[in-house]
Amino acid sequence: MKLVFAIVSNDDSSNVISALMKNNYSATKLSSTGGFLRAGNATIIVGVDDEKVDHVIEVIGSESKRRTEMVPTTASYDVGRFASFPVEVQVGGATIFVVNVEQFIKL
Ligand code: 2BA
Repeated sequence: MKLVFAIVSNDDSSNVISALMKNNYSATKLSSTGGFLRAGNATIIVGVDDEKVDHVIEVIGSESKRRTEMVPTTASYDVGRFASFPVEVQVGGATIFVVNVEQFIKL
């Protein structure tokens, strides 16, 4: 058995959980914070049999594709004068770790 840890953006986490549930995988979502950006993200953990790991990764990947979005930003160019313009940012993606499970116990 393996434990899959997937760190995804908060925006994608609900869709990832829904897709896992739809495919009958048990999953737990933990609120986490990235060490570099110090921004909230979500860590999803899934315990699965070895032969299902690739499918779990596929399901997670289908709902957390790295993509580019335009977000509005504001810059000040004079005292009290601001300009608003969109900038391109990368969002989504998943960082995945797969580790061996020594024991799986439910009491
Ligand atoms: P990603 O590499 O896609 O990482 C997204 C989040 O995944 C990270 O959030 C962190 O929470 C987790 N993560 C990634 N690699 C990990 C690892 N080896 N062990 C444990 N957790 C890991 P942040 O730390 O806030 O990083 C956000 C994004 O900032 C990263 O996206 C990367 O593009 C960039 N980044 C991170 N560290 C950097 C650094 N030292 N220099 C430059 N850019 C960095």
